[in-house]
Amino acid sequence: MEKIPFTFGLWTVGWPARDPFGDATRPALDPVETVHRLAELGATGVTFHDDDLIPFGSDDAERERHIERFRAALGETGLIVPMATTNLFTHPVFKDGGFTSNRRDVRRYALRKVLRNIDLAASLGAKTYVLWGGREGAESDSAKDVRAALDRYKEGLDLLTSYVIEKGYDIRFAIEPKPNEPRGDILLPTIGHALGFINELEHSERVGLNPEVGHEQMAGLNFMHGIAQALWHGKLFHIDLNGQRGIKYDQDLVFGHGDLLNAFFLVDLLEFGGPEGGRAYEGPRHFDYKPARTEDVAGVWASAAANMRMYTLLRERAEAYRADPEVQAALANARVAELSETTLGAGETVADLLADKTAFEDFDVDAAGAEGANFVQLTQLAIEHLLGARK
Ligand SMILES: [Mn+2]
Repeated sequence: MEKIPFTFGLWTVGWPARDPFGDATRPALDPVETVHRLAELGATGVTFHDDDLIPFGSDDAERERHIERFRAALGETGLIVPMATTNLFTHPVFKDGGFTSNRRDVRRYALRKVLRNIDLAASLGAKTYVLWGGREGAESDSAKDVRAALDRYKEGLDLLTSYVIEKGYDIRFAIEPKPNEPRGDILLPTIGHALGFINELEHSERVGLNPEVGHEQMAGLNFMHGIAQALWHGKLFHIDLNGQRGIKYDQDLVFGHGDLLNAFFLVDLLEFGGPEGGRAYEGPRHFDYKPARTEDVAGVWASAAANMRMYTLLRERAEAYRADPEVQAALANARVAELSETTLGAGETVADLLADKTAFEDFDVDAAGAEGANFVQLTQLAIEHLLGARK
């Protein structure tokens, strides 16, 4: 198998593990060291928020110095920057959001901050620009005119897409939905909400999704189903892999350390769910996780390696699952391929359907209703492959 394009955000391994209840448990990492360590571990790319690379408030000379050091590290290691994004959440100025703050001056400042980092992203060769609107939301329903906020969100996206088109940048935008945290309720909370919003945009072809495992699972949703729908719309522009255990705070666990079975079927979809059983997704397998606060720096790198190892193992298990004759028989028994047949025949009309007595008058609904669907065996076989009980 060829090398899988694994990528990590600077903010993931670089998280010093400060949480709402406790101080940092680890020192800050130098982005240059992170680039070298990720390359040694086998990653192919690195991603960043502007403020991960260039501390907020740096003057122009400092900014250039940070960028040049980073660029040199990329040159030394061969790591690429396939994606970049903007921090519109840490500084208190963004406490009510960036693109949808009630304050117009803050919205204008947010757009300037994004535009500046898009120029940097383009110069580093990034093809995807992620927008996670973590502060675009509210706690008090009467404090936020949601329809006006969506107007401003659209205005921001329309401006950014026009900008990259005008500049000739080969960049697409990817919205990252999340239901809550840090805001009580965040706008565009799920894959479905974001897909609906994208349809209203001026250059909707330039805007897709960056779904994150944990964010959909925080809303109680099936992540693999969400990804399948994003693929169906042609909108899976990027993906954030991590782990989450149920509806609670955003855990950002190692990939597979949450809902392992859903992670298995996700990898199966991404790697073998395309046409002819090939890949359905060609982009970076990007990890957006947080090394647990209990770990030291050695534990940080061990957890980074664990993400890649987990994905690789799941791909091996999915390949074996697909190749297992018993699984193939179970798939046939469950009529899975039959769903790909059109419900009406070629050239068949509604009139033909109405005239077809076998479709209704003579259809034995009781017999069809009594027949088992044979779905559970598919889950059992998947778990047996996951447990190494089948080869
Ligand atoms: Mn998360």
